[in-house]
Amino acid sequence: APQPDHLNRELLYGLLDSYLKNDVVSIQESIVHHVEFTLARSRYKFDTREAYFAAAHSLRDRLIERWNDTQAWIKHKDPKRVYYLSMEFLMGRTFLNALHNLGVMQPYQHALSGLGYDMEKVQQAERDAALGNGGLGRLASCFLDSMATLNLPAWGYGIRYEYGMFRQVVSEGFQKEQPDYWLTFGYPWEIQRPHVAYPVKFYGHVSVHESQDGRQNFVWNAGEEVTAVAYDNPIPGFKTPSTINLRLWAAKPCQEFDLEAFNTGDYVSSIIDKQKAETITSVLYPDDKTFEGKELRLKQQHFMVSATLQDIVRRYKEQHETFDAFPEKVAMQLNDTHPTLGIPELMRILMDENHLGWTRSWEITTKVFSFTNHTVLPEALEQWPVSLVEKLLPRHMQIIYDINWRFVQELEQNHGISGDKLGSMSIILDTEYGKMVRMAYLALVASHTVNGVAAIHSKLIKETIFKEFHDIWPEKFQNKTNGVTQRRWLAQCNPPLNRLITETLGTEAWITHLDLLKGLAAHAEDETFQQKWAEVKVEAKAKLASLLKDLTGDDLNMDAIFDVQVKRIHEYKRQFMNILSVALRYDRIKSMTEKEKEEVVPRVVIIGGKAAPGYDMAKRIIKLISAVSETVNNDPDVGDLLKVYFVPDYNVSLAEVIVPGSDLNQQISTAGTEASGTSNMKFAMNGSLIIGTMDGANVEIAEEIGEENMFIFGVGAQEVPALRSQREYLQVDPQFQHAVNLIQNGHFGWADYFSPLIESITGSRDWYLLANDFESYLDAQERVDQEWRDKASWTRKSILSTAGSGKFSSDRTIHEYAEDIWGVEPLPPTIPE
Ligand code: BZD
Repeated sequence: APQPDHLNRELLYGLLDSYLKNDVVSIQESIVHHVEFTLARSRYKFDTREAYFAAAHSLRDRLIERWNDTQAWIKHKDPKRVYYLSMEFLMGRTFLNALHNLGVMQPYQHALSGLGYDMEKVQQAERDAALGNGGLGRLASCFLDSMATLNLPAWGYGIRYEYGMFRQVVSEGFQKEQPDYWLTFGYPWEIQRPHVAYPVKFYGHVSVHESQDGRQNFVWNAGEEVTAVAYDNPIPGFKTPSTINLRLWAAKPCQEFDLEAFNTGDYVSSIIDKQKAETITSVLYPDDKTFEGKELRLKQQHFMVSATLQDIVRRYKEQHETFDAFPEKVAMQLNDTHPTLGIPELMRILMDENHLGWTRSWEITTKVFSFTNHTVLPEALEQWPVSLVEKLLPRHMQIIYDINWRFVQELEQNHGISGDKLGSMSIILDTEYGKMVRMAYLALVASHTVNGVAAIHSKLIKETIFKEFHDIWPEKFQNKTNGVTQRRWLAQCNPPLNRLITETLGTEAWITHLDLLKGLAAHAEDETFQQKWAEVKVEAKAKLASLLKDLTGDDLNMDAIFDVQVKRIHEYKRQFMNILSVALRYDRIKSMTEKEKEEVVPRVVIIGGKAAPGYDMAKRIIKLISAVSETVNNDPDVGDLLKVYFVPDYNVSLAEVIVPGSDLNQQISTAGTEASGTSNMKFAMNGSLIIGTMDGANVEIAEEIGEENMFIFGVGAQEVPALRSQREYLQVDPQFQHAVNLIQNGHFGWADYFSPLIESITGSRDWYLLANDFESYLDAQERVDQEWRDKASWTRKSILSTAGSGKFSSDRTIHEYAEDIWGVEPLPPTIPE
């Protein structure tokens, strides 16, 4: 095959023409072909799941065509590339997204229905790829979609976990975790690359050799070696042939290493020993907020970055003789501190394997890395014991010590810092349990830029967790407010709204230029438009109602407010406050006369989310929600004025139904705790009104949509520290006390089991200030009910929510990263005249 360097422009242009045809008959031929020859089933007899796999393979062929052309084109042009390093990618399903982005939805729909299959059902046969916990992992997936759509020469790198996020089963109100072996029937969207494989080393020791020119050479003699094998996942852009790559690594036993072991002893146990290599990529850690210093997790982190850096350096060296141009050709974004070991790993590769010397290596390293922080909660910050890093990665520990030593020198000499302050900024922290490596500090020292994920959060990291670093390096700090992809989170998941928006704006350009949504504001007062908007919402609500009917057997009251809080269960997100207010609402309805009940605005409260398996409080919160649900839903006095549901196993695919179907969504974290939030953006796009605090991206959403079109409540982030120190003197709101009493007195059963929850919000223990914000929360809920009574007004606000959500496209976010941090430019895969 001709090398890309030798391809002429005309030939490349020809390659970008598509070879596989997308008319209905060609698609049917390709589906049937895959039924026979990929699945080895009969074309006369295949079920819906087989139809899905065959259609997926036929679509995969079309993705590969574009993927190959895009990669050849990028290689030919050799621009600066950006690499997004993340331990998590929460992709969800791929089929619908690929159909939509490739612009082949209609012909596939016709092709399938011609063969006797319903697209909706076929699509449902796909399992979610759930290689992430929540916001951070889903953000990475939205970013890939935007990078492809914006024609950026970008790659994603991560781990191909065999078990993704656990399946949550709720049995008698208790969360049970079940393994998610998502690869059972094969995953048609990946391409295994057995030849793209690298050795990854662990343990052992470092020896020093004097070279002829008198320099010291460090050699790492590893104690264990495993092979990282690449699995490529094509990521198609929307309305562009550009198809980028998400490369996920799987651990395999390595062939060459330690062959001796086979000859000396038991052959079978040697094989079994080797197989243990695969455990490195077997399971995703399901904890999203508390740091646990598990050795396997550290192994995963090193495994991912080591394979990734070897791959990046190999690709660079294919086209360059020296490392001089490395910073002009490579940008690497660290998704939180999880891939921070990439820093000492690049130093090691440059110094020990390419003999570049410290100064030159450091100069290069500090020009290529940038890092994103996603939380200010101290318990989430990574701190690895030096003893563990030393054991697992002895050479990296030396390098980290060297980085720190030079950093401390710089602090003393250039910034006049000494004494305690030196210790407080040191990458190595001395504790009573021994020395720790503060990964965020390591990332900060080596990165040219650090960013927060919403304006308020970026401000907070400068004032709190990274204050001393901001004092010396203010220019390193940036904000990049999160965004979500409107392809998945509006265009695909809400077809009726997609059609109405496109019809109203007279263009579908909003699918790549979300700012255009502001054109909807002109129609917000228009009664016929409001009517159409309301009808679209009813359609989406019906889909959500049917999902709940399948889950519970209940028919929902379609006149009720569908009030949704879906996200990981955490004390700071205050699902507890939500359910306390539901308990109170229930109690109020119970004491009403039939006449009074006529005035009640009906509600369906929907809560969903997973608790980290070891997070006891979060698990109790789930049980409490279930207990309230049980009591309320079975009380004939309440009827359909109030229903409460805990939706088990909340995931990307469920979100695609729940978000469009909601009227109201709750974003009620204690101000200053939620870095950004991204579901708030998805809900706003879909015309769901926000009840929320001035936290995370809610602040900027309020700027765009208007506070008057949201239900804002609670104290601001600036007030939180003072309020926390005064908690024990707080005059508790009587309604709060009443709600607490209901639970404490066993109104919903399980009083003893709930007592730790009650204690956690009592007096000086109430860290997340539920008692403080409760009155204001109830007041906001009252405004919600009032607003609902005025249908036109509610609908107007709903339209303005969508109209004001244009800023929150991940296209905008990625454009900012590309310009302000990475210095990469779009490379449209077409040849200009
Ligand atoms: O990141 C979340 C924040 O809590 C959100 O406010 C923010 O919107 C998103 C995206 O920036 N953080 C996470 O989701 N964090 C994790 O999932 C995580 C996973 C492993 C280890 C630590 C944290």
